[in-house]
Amino acid sequence: MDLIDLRSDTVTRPTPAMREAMARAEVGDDVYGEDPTVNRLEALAASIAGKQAGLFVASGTMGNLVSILAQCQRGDEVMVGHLSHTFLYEAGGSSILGGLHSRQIRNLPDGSFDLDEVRDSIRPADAHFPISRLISLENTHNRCAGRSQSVEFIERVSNLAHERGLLVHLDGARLFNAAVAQGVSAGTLAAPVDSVTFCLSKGLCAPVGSLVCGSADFVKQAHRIRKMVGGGMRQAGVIAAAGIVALETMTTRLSEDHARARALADGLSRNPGLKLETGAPATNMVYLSLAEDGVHSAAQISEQLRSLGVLVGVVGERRFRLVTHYWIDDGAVTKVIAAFEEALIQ
Ligand code: TLP
Repeated sequence: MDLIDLRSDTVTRPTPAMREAMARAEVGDDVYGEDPTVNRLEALAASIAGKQAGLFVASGTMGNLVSILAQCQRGDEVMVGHLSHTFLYEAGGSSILGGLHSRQIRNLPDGSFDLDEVRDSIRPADAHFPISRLISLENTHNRCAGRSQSVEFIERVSNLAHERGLLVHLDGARLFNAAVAQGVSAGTLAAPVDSVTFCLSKGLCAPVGSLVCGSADFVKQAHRIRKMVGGGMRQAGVIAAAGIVALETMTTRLSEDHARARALADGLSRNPGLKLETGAPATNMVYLSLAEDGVHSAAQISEQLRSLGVLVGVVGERRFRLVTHYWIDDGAVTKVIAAFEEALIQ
């Protein structure tokens, strides 16, 4: 049985066009800067992000880590959303490897911050305090139901940060989902920030890799840190080739995933055993919970669904995350709605 896998868009396999590009990729030793395919991908990424330079890294986690470490000194404070991926899911890397202090800013339900809270959290110059150095944003916001952050919000945070001498990093793991959802370019969303990461290996279907973009000086420092954390990847052109296909051909189609997430949410919201959390999905994520009077846990329902050929993310005792992507078609959406109905009456 072919499984319908909605656990994440990270489960996407490369497309036939990517496999072909990978087989034909010209390669060299990227640690010497001699892999022509990596160089091409980095230049393409920089131009899309509207930044001076780009750097190919192994993952979104590595991209956030090198971006933050490149811009902070040990003992500095980094402001992160309390529901951000960087804070919750990156094994505390910036603290462990960078000696950085992290300050949580409350994410509002749409993933944004209250600007007054940000302003009040910037430390005055006083020997009691760590030095506030950087604010990290996330777009789309994973734990805030895949909501996209507006250009206005990113500009307002960045203006405040820059006025107070802080830098801004944007975890744009799903930046193209945010861009497509708002009908703006990825470059427009990244313009106000100092550094941005985006992933090739999520909705864009490439097998591996993320890009870090920013000024030439920043990328030089990020390159040194990438080496330090073991991210110098040699003949990485084989995977960069898939990344070029991803950036050239896979970004605008993300609107199809968003439409399917809405159709999925619409169908599931008709099931009295389920409660959709945040209204219609903004991008490719559907967060939902089991209705209060049910006896099953999300883990039990997920096992039932698995036996029906459907994989979902369990993100709480009674809570699921379903993510649509390239390999989920309209037929799969219909099957998932039916599978939930069956699982919930068992
Ligand atoms: N997110 C994964 C899990 O780690 C939760 C997922 O399935 O969504 N930033 C954001 C906003 C992310 O959602 C992720 C991955 C990352 C960074 C890290 O990317 P990778 O997995 O490439 O290190």
